[in-house]
Amino acid sequence: AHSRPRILQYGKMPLPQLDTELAQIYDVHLLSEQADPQQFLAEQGAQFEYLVTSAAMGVPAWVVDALPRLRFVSSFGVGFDALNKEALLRRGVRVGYTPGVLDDCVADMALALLLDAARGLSAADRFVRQGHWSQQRFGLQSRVSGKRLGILGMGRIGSTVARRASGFDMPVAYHNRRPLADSPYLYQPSLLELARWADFLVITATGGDGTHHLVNAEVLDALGPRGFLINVARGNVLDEAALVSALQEGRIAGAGLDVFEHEPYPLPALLALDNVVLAPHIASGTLETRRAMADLTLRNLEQFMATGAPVAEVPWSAAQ
Ligand code: 8YV
Repeated sequence: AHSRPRILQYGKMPLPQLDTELAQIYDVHLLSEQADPQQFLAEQGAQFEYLVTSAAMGVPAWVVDALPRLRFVSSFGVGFDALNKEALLRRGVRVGYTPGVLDDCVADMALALLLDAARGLSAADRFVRQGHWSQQRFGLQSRVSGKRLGILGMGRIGSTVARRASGFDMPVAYHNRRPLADSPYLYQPSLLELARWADFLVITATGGDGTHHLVNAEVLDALGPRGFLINVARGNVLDEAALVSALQEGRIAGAGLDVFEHEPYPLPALLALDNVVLAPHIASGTLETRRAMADLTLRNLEQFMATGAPVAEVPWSAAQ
């Protein structure tokens, strides 16, 4: 047991079983449970070569800087916008993450939010439960099948959404910084053009500085009063305050959001709107997918320790 590698775990994992498993395999120290994390790192930071965190928690520069022997970070999740790139690269710290295994469930959630927003499912459920059915008619909704689907960020998750859309006979177009070499889908060189074209705009873009507030008031106006906006990527790809105004003023028809600019606090105005569906960042949150993400988080650690390279390494150059 003495030879178990020491690991700093930044916080509790998005699959509780993984906390247990990590502690069985490694000598785990949970930073979030230290009475004074800063003091803990000042005293013991030099003992850690390995850090485990999640995409949502990330790792700030002050933690990286307090770990002078840090060699590897294993991050649970596909996003790497919350991992401090500058501090990690400067120090030559390698970073593993969990791409691929969550594409299906995140795409499923994008479709669920899209269908819910357009067909008013959550609002209809409230309507029935609140006993309105016998007194009122539920408003007419928007057709989904055959409508145009615009995808901002045609990567692994975006193309999984696009494949699902073919079952709804939806023409698909996308916007990336550059067109893909072998894509069957229509490329729109400008996001504004994509929004003008689309009935539904789904955000599946990488988060980070380069995509901050890409979807702003102008893009929402291009989407228009019959258009719907879905976000399963990162909250700050969308200007949330601009979305609130657009929803309040009927400048777009509705929205479905799994991610927010300041989680876990959606803008309060969103809670009062009936034409938006809200979810607490759960697109990857199925037992099956979180298990697969946990396995890859563990395998990345194991393989880095054995070979010096993880199974899946963060492609910093893909950051925008
Ligand atoms: C997870 C995510 O909910 O993978 C990501 O980038 O944001 C989500 O899959 C997150 O990693 C949990 O912390």
